[in-house]
Amino acid sequence: MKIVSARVSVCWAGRNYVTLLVDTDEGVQGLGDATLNGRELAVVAYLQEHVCPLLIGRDPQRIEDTWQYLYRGAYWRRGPVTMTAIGAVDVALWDIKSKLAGVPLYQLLGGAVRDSVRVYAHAEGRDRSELLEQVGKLTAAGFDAVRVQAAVPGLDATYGVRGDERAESYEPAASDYPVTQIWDTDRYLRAIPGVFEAVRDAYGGDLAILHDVHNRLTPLEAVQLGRSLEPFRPFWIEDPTLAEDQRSFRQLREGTTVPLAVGETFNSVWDCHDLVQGRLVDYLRLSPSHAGGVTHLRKIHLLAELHGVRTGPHAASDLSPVALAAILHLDLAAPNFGIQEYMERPRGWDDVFSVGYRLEAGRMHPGQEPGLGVTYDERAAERLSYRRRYLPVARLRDGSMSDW
Ligand code: EZ4
Ligand code: CO
Repeated sequence: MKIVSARVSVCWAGRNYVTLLVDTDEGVQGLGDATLNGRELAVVAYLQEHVCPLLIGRDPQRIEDTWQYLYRGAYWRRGPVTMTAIGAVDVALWDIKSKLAGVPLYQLLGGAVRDSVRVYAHAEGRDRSELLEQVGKLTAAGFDAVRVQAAVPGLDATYGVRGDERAESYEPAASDYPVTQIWDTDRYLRAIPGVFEAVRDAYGGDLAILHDVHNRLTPLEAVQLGRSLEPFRPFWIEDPTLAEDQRSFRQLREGTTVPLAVGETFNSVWDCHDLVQGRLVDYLRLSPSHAGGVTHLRKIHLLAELHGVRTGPHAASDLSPVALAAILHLDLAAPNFGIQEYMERPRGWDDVFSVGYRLEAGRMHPGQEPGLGVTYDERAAERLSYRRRYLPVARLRDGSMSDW
């Protein structure tokens, strides 16, 4: 069997998505997600110019060898662009292999170890009452795990809070340049314990409460945050410090007992093996889209399993339905799965993607269709052309740049 075509489709389906389509001489097609939010066309060029030509004529069933060929053979390795491109190829080949086998992908990963995948939804508010109302809507819909993000009083935009275009991380602003948010750590640290207290008081002990700090704190500030939240028993605190400064996690571990999640920007086992082996984090958030596909992410998850670290994969809405499907197959089959991120899909997904996965009362299932269970309407996508968009940037009050 041979790959006869490998092409990239970019479309605006509520936001930009990059999809890799791999066709074989036996008519089976595989899909991969190659979306790198805010830097989409870098991956498109990497795929079109350097990777797709190498795929033509290869046996699509040789997944591991193709991964090794693209990773070890390139010499220039790792990094988000490279690993997103390799990830898209890898996911497409797993899609093909499981379609050939006539089974949903999770069957090739050892089969289901659970009946369904627990997901957490996003709640946010411009003020306390809006946040509580949103949490209430989600719990009424059956979610028992919610990520809470609340506007920080005195700041006109806060990470993760919609409604203010300048704070929008999900549907980036339509301006030609990134919008700028002002960040103030002290105000944030003062505000957030009250947010947790209010949610815990209103919704009780059973609700899993998650929170994303988005890399904004120093290790010492993160310890202060962790201690201030301990009484409210967070499910996890995500990215409290810069993910690339791994020494921080030892200090965090020594200073606070809040569970820690990290990894959505990691793209290789080398970004996290010290954290895993040292048991310095509780949940890994890497995705197949940005960490080299199912093949590489599975190895990372197996390493984590050996060291008692669980998974909590990234699946914000900048990851396409192809990515979400791949993640759900992994979640269903991973013994050390913890929880899965879920966001409402942007308007426009349905115009191009059809999915076999299901959501019911806070639980998801990848479905029983062979492969990933996702189809892509290339024709419809052609009419929805790419729009240049940037994620926001953040500055401190004195005008200097902050981490976003
Ligand atoms: O900002 O996916 O946990 N979720 C997140 C996301 C990220 C985006 C970046 O592309 O942090 O909202
Ligand atoms: Co995050």
